[in-house]
Amino acid sequence: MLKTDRDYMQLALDLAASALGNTNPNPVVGAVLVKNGVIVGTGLHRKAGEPHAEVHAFNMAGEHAEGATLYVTLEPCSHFGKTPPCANLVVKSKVARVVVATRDPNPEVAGRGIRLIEDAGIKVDVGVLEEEALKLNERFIHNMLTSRPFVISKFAMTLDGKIATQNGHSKWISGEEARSHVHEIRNKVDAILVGIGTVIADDPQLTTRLKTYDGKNPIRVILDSQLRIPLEAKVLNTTEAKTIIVTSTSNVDSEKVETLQNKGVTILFVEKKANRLNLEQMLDELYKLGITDILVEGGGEVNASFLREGLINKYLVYIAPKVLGGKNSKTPFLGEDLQSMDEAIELNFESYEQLGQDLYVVAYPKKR
Ligand code: AOF
Ligand code: ZN
Repeated sequence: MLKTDRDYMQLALDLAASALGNTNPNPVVGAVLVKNGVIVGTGLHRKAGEPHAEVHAFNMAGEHAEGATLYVTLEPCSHFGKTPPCANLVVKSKVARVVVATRDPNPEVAGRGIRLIEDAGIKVDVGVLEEEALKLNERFIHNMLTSRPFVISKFAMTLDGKIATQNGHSKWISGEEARSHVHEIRNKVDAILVGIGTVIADDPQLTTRLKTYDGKNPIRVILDSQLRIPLEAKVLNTTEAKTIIVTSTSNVDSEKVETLQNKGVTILFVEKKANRLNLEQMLDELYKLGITDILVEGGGEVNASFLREGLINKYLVYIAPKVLGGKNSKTPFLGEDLQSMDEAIELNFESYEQLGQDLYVVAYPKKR
C-alpha cells in the first residue's frame, strides 16, 4: 500500500511520543527516512544531552540517506547546543526532500534550520500533521514562548464535583486505575505543587510510586507564605525527591529558614501580590531552576489562585461515579464567588476515557 507524507509523519510522531517526559527541557522529536517507499532510517530524541532524532535516523540509514525523504516532527536545529546542528547533517547527507511538521520556536533556531536546508537547494515542506506536533510538544512550546513552566491542574472529584467531605476526608475518591494513572503522570513532570494547607491536612509524600519501572520523582513545591510547615512533615523527611518551599520575602523567621535549609530544602522567596504569593514571579523563578512543567495538586485555594491569574495551561480531571452532596463538602476551586455564568473560565474538552470505574477528562482553557 502506498504510504503518504501523513503516514510517515505519524510514525515519526509516534516515535517522538514514546519519549514524552524523558527529554525535558528538550522537546520530543521523531525522524523517519524513506527511500523508494522503504523506511531506511528511524530515530527519536531520547534524553537531553543525547543525539537528536535526525542523528539516529541518519546513522541507521548510512548511505541510503542520499536521495531519501526525511520526515521530522520539529524543524531540524541550526545551532550548536549540547550537540551540533542537525540542519548541517541534513544537507551533508544529500536527502532529496525534507518534510517538517512544525517550526522550532526556540529563538536559537526559529526558521534558521529550514532556511539553511533550503539554501542548499533541498525542498522543504512544512506543516504536515502540524496540529498534532504542536500538541505533542505543548510543554516545550509554552516554555519557549513564555520562559515559564507549563502548568497542569489535576484533581479527582465525585460526579457532583466534590473533592472531600467537610472534615477533609478524601480517601479514596477515585479507584485504583485512576490512582496509578496519576503516578504515571507524576513520573513525567518536573514538579508537583501543593499548598501548605494540603501538607498540614493530609501529610502527603508527593512521590511517584510505580512498580513497573524506575519512577522519576518530580521536585515537590510547597506554597507556604508564612512558613507554617511542620518539621515532621513527610515531604521534609523523605529523601526520594527534592523539596522547594516557596515563601514570602516578608517572612522573617530566619531560624526556621535555616532549619529547613539544613534539612536540604530549597527556600524560594517571592514577593506578595494582593496579599498572596506572586505566582507569576514564582513561575519565572522555577523555570530558571530548570522546572519545565508543574502538576498543581491543590488545595482549593491554591487551585483558585492559579485559575484567577489565568495560569493553568491544562486540566486533568478524574471523575468518580459517586455523589457526595453537602453544602460544606470541598470543591476543587475555592476563591471568590462569582455572580454571573459569564465570568466562568471557559474550557474545551480535549478527550475523555474510562479508567476502571472512573472517567478521565482532559481539558484546555479556551484561547482568548
Ligand atoms: C532537533 N532534533 O531531536 C531535538 C531538537 O542542547 P541541544 O543541542 O540538545 O539542543 C536542544 C535544542 O534543539 C532544543 O531546545 C530544540 O530547539 C532543538 N531540539 N532539535 O532538530 C531533536 N531534540
Ligand atoms: Zn538537532
